Amino acid sequence: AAEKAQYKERIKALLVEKNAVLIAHYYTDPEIQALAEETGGCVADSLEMARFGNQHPAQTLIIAGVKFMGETAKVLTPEKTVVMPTLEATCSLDLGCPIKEFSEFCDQHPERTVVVYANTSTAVKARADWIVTSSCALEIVEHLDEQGEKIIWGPDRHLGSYIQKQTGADMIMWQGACIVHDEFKTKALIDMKALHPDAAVLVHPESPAEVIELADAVGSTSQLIKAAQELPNQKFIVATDRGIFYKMQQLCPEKEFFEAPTAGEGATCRSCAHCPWMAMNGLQAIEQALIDPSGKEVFVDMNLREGALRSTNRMLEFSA
Ligand code: CIZ
Ligand code: SF4
Repeated sequence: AAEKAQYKERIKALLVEKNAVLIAHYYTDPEIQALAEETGGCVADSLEMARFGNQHPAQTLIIAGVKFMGETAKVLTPEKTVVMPTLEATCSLDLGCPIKEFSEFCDQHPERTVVVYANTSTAVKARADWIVTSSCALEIVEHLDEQGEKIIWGPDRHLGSYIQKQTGADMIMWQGACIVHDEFKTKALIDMKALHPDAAVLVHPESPAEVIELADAVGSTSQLIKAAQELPNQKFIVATDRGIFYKMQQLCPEKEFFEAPTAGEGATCRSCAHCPWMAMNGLQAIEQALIDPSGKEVFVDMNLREGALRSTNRMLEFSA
């Protein structure tokens, strides 16, 4: 604990010295989220992280999250230095949607509007017409459907199916998945509900359809945090990354939160309710990135930037 306190003090001093701000995702470890709050940075979902970095005056953005979040920041503010505790923090959705194959898929359906989740590379974003995050995906697809547009959706198939069911839009899907949310288990969740009949079930729509069906509230991280505050229940079973408990507990200190069940006892699940890439954003890595950002700075291809900026700005303007 003493060691952690020392890291925190050094990071605070370095942030000031380097004119940098720490921007953390809800899925990072609690101490990282607390540090971002204490130092005037932010803790948010990917949409709000993008907005915050875009508007904040600091010259350097330290993005504690995963690579696509760093790339989005660089696309929006190429004049800023964007640094990540480690560039190895990626995402199974991004990895599972390589530009060459995705672009070929899109080419086979030229009449369709390409809508991609923010959890993708700059190249995939440049190929897309629209970017969405889970907090605005439903509204954007609804809007496109009303305009009579047919959609290519990528890369998360669970979120895509959920949105298709909700909106009735004509969508064809790329078959990606989040390794964290894909692990939530239906049968074990039913058992857990029986154990806590008064608990409300909160589910992120990257989870499998049968898990979503058991939910009292379905939504993005920020929407689930809001549901925890607004629902009258005192207990919640939560199917998303456990990093989110930091914020839920902070805003609802009198309520109780339980992790939704994953693969079960004895199972070897490397991503049980916590993203291994989000977990790479430790205090030591943040300090190192501030001391020597070489090899940790995010760059994007300036030829791709323009296209990615166009599709990202559409989202930001739509959900402003
Ligand atoms: O699962 C993720 O990586 C999420 C929820 C990203 C986001 O939109 O904040
Ligand atoms: Fe990607 Fe899932 Fe990790 Fe989010 S939680 S960064 S979607 S692997």
